[in-house]
Amino acid sequence: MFSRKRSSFIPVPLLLLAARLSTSCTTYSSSLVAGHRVTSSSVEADFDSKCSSIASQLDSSIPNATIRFAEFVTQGTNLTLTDSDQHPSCVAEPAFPGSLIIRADVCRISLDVQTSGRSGIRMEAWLPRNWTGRFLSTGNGWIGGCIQYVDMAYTSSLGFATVGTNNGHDDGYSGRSFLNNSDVLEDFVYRSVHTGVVVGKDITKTFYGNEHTKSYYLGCSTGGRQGLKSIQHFPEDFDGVVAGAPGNQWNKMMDASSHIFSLTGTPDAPSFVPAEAWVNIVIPDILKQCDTIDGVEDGVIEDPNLCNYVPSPDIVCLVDSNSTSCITPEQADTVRKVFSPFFIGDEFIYPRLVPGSVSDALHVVLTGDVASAEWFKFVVNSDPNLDAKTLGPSDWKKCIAQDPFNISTFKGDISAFKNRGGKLLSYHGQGDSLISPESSEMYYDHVSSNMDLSNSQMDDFYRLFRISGMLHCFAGPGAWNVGQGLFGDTSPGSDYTDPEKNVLMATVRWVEEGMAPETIEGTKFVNDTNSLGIELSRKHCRFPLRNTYDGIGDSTKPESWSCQPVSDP
Ligand SMILES: *[C@@H]1O[C@H](CO)[C@@H](O)[C@H](O)[C@H]1NC(C)=O
Ligand SMILES: *[C@@H]1O[C@H](CO)[C@@H](O)[C@H](O)[C@H]1NC(C)=O
Ligand SMILES: *[C@@H]1O[C@H](CO)[C@@H](O)[C@H](O)[C@H]1NC(C)=O
Ligand SMILES: *[C@@H]1O[C@H](CO)[C@@H](O)[C@H](O)[C@H]1NC(C)=O
Ligand SMILES: *[C@@H]1O[C@H](CO)[C@@H](O)[C@H](O)[C@H]1NC(C)=O
Ligand SMILES: *[C@@H]1O[C@H](CO)[C@@H](O)[C@H](O)[C@H]1NC(C)=O
Ligand SMILES: *[C@@H]1O[C@H](CO)[C@@H](O)[C@H](O)[C@H]1NC(C)=O
Ligand SMILES: [Ca+2]
Repeated sequence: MFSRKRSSFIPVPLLLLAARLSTSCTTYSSSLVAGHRVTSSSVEADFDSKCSSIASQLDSSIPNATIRFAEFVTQGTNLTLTDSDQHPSCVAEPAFPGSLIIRADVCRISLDVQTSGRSGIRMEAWLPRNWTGRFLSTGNGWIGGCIQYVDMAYTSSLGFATVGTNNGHDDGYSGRSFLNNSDVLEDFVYRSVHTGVVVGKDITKTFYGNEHTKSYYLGCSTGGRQGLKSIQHFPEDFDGVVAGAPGNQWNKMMDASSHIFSLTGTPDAPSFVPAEAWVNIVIPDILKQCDTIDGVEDGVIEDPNLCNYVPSPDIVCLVDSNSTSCITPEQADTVRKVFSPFFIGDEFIYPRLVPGSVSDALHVVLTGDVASAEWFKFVVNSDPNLDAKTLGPSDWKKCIAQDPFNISTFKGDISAFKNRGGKLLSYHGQGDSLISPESSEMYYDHVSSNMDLSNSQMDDFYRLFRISGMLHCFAGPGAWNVGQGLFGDTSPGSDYTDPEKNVLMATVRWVEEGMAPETIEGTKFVNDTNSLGIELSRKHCRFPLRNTYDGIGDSTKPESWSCQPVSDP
């Protein structure tokens, strides 16, 4: 179902999220849960009745909450999500399917929690029968409005008591509920996740009769930003955070989409490069220039920082030519500019679009429309009738200056999280053309210089893994399955919950056993289908190390690569 081509069915995500696991039954988890693992069958029958009675118990004990329902859902259930579970627009995005197969017995609790007189969140808690004692919050995608059910199913099946929220509104991918309501916006920026965590920990304790042992977070895209926000402002919320492709520098990222539109123009503009020209002419040219920099011709640009792509002269033809094998000089200029850093005047704003497959961008920022229009309409300008195509430098500056509730999420001092022993595992697809992977390097460097920490000191609590050949959060030509949830394949029975191969379980091991991940081994299945076998495995390195081919071994095997220090400027 999720072939490499599936990204062409993604309508307008821009930012997704992430989560999903399976069972990793290492001895430490057994000892952690020994006190409350369910063992006898009478206790198992109890689980069902406890689930039925929990609603009335919670209604009276959780402040500002209204329980919608609590239901026992058994493993193997094909759960159909109705419009009252999520806005219909959520279903258009594969991250939020209309149904999903439940992988473990859970008590599913749905509730509303008021966050102010004019705002509130809808959240769910999925409490697995086979609880490991761990708590976890999932995150959201793009501008929220959709509970990430796929991730809740994944993490609850791994034994985490899991929560997820709608990020403060039920409008799916529309930003209309932000209009003139800073409380809804505040929920979106940070309060939704934090409230879900506070309430979720409470529910967990009430349900199981014990406090959780450790607390985790798993998210990508907007979800990555939410994870960083928690670390920056609520350092007590989590012991371990997995932040994928984080959309921090949020305002600048909104500007960058608008800026890219200003370069491409609409599909009828002479500067516009149609998708077919990208796919048939430009992308092959990018690969021709950059694929073999890493020594292997495999469609994966291992380190795009080494790829300073400019269109080759032989793909550029004369103005007005209608050839299907070349682009016009004006289109070539567009290509060159989108792969250049974004400046307003002399001021650097945001990194370039990363050269690679750009297949995510083709559906989002290279469509000839403004991908961030919702943000400018409903937040920056409070004007639903705004024509986002007219935006320019003064609007971009205004957007940066507003920074509502510090949605930029770029605080350099995260010492409170570090000092309490928190661990941050961040990852970023090197083929991500929605959120520049360079942005993750910038944040890493910002924390490092702000806290005056060397790379090896950073390694104690903050590791950034650069995942080659991964698009935005999932998919791509590289070894992109890293247990990140979403569409990562972590089928029960597979070994992809091994901490060596799974970002979440690596974080659990780091937190609970002090064993930090050196590499994350990603897997690429043939046609992205587990049952067809493995096409490629690669151990991804932590920043700033670079994965380097030994020049002789089988390049599809991790042993033929090693993590080397980067010496270029
Ligand atoms: C519960 O988890 C343990 C390990 O934590 C595992 O051995 C066992 O098979 C699981 N039981 C069920 C019913 O999933
Ligand atoms: C689950 O149910 C949906 C309809 O709600 C159906 O389209 C889907 O094929 C079902 N999945 C499986 C695996 O049976
Ligand atoms: C309950 O909601 C009100 C706003 O409606 C808020 O002021 C108060 O802090 C909330 N209480 C808790 C415990 O969250
Ligand atoms: C939102 O607020 C702006 C000014 O702050 C006002 O012009 C506009 O009418 C308001 N829109 C709505 C829908 O209330
Ligand atoms: C190029 O093709 C388009 C439609 O395919 C046509 O409208 C246009 O006139 C052609 N231009 C030239 C210079 O042939
Ligand atoms: C944003 O962050 C700055 C600096 O950390 C702080 O002074 C300010 O109060 C924050 N603003 C909001 C709305 O949280
Ligand atoms: C993989 O997908 C391609 C294109 O869809 C198809 O031609 C090929 O047969 C598939 N390979 C396998 C092993 O299914
Ligand atoms: Ca390569």
